[in-house]
Amino acid sequence: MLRYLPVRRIHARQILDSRGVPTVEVEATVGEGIIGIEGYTARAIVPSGASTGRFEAIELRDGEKGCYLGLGVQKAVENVNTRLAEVIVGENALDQVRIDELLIRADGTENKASTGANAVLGVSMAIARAAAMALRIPLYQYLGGCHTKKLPVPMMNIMNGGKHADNTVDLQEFMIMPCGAGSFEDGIRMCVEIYQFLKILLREKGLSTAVGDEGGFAPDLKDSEEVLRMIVEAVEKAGYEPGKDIFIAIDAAASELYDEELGVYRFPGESKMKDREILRDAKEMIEYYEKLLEKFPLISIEDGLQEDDWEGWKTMTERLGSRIQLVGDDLFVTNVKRLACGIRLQAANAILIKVNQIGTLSEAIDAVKMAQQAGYRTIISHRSGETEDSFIADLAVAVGAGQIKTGAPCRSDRNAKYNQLLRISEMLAETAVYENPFPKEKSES
Ligand code: 2PG
Ligand code: MG
Repeated sequence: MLRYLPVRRIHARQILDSRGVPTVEVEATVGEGIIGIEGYTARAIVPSGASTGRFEAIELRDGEKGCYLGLGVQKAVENVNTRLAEVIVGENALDQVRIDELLIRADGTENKASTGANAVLGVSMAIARAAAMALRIPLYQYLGGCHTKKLPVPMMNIMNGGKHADNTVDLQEFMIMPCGAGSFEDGIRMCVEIYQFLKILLREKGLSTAVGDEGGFAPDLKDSEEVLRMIVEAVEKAGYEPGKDIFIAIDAAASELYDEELGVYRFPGESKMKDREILRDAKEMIEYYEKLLEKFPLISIEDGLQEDDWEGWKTMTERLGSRIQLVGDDLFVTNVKRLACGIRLQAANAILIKVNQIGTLSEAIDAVKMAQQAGYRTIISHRSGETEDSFIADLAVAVGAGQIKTGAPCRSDRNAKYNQLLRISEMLAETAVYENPFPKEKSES
């Protein structure tokens, strides 16, 4: 049995993400020189957010004026090639937990500000992938074990707004979830058909079919209700029943709307379209969601309130938590300390997991486990700045997350994940499990 698989080489370089912004790619070579085992080299690429939470691990940027607008990552690359490589080369690639602990220690700060979370994460992911290659098993199976079989229900972001687009839609993401599909493949097909019908609908109404950062359409619309009406129409045009086959999820990304001085949420797009200033306080935000919930087949709201408002989150969960999923993204930042606080207060009932919010695979998996033990649902998520790396698809299956959020079925950086899940689904064949994450809510509706 193979128990020791040494890391032989770690090498990072600067490449580009889906927005044309530099990011870190890490190559890890393992096993070379062990008798009977050839060397395996695997790559991993680090994603990057736009609506980043204030409590996320730090992404190191060069800040060099006149070079990639200061967004270069050469310092993070250098940190991988020197400080991190020094401690990791020679270590056992099969011991991911120790590898991640060594990385955390080498950085030495609470939020990975010293070497950069983008440096640390690249190493963490590349080593896991190289280890799986050397063992000749798929990544999802290496990370999840032999009992891994659950495919996630997609949360497909088909209308973009907020920081991810230059339109008048204030809430960041409007997603469809094929909860009533019989399999992952069916779910993907249903979403793609709806996406295409939405495009036809927009074109018919003379609206823009240009897309935002995550591949969803980004037309100028009056308010959230208009977006939701359009989505429901597209669902029906595609031949599906809203609230049975398809549910809708929103990411409000409320921290981005929050005006700290005034203590209210600003809706600049809606204000422009209606020619009067639209502001909502926390109480009004909750009432606003309640209203949307009555009118539309909404099943999930992410970051409905800003990242510091624990009290507001508690109230929102009391009011809406039994009816829908309330997801903490900026609130929890994949951090077990913040999640433990949320569980204690009963704030939110689900967590968004983004590996680069915390910086290592082991820490992200710890957050998933803590959430699952507490009965919180889990959603593995991409960032708005993505790449061809499909690591999170394998991760979603490995941890049995149940849901994945990875954009529209448009643009290769998003489809890379869906395509990998289609491959995994084929590998799992008849053992694959695809489940509606909201059976109770569904039967009540
Ligand atoms: C989010 C993400 C991904 P960003 O808010 O959930 O959709 O956006 O990566 O810009 O933080
Ligand atoms: Mg979010």
